[in-house]
Amino acid sequence: MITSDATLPSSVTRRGLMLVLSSPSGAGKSSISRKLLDQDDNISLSISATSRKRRPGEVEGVDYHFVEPQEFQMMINENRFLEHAKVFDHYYGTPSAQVMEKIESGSDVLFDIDWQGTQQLKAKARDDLISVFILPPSYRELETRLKKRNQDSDMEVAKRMSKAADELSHYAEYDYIIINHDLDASVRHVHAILAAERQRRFRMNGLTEFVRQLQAGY
Ligand SMILES: Nc1nc2c(ncn2[C@@H]2O[C@H](COP(=O)(O)OP(=O)(O)OP(=O)(O)O)[C@@H](O)[C@H]2O)c(=O)[nH]1
Ligand SMILES: [Mg+2]
Repeated sequence: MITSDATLPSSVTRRGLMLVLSSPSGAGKSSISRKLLDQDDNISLSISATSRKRRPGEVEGVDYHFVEPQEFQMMINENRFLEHAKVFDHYYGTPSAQVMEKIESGSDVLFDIDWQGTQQLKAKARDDLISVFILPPSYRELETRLKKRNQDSDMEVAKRMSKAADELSHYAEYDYIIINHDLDASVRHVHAILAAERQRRFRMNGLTEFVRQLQAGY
């Protein structure tokens, strides 16, 4: 378990960061996210709203906020999304309220969103955003993982396969790339990225005063 910032002096605080994980369907993003959330207690998942149907096993408010298309449209009109996009045939969006609160109070937020959402976040909050793109080790592996899922109909799987190529083409828009050969190794890479990014000077508040006190011999 990682408790970040335990080493910061009490007069120095840190602004939270936004960590985006994107990948083509089946590259292992969800497994990486789950482990990361289990192992690090200063990061929590941004729960998206979606107009797609809830799948068996998914829990309202945990996996997504499941809403009717009309309600989603209303949320757009009321400007309640930090970003939103149509992915496959459904709408997905990040409600802004809880995210900004967390960032400002020093908690990091993990986003499982696609490249369209990442572009929008980049435009809105470049300094807070760290983006990671997960690549599958091979096309064959991607295909196998998608078929193993069995959660969606064959037609849905075929659609996702055809979209994989399109999603792949956006890798260059991301800050970091992880080729997911091995789940635990990939999770370690994300920890390493987080550990370094948390030490960025511009995320810290109170440094000037802290250093002044050091200089003054306190
Ligand atoms: N832009 C944006 N994309 C989202 C959001 N929430 C989820 N997505 C993306 O929508 C896609 C489909 O997600 P799901 O319907 O949950 O399906 P899935 O089986 O998890 O699909 P993959 O994660 O692509 O394997 C994924 O690429 C997610 O990253 C959101 O709030 N905004
Ligand atoms: Mg997913």
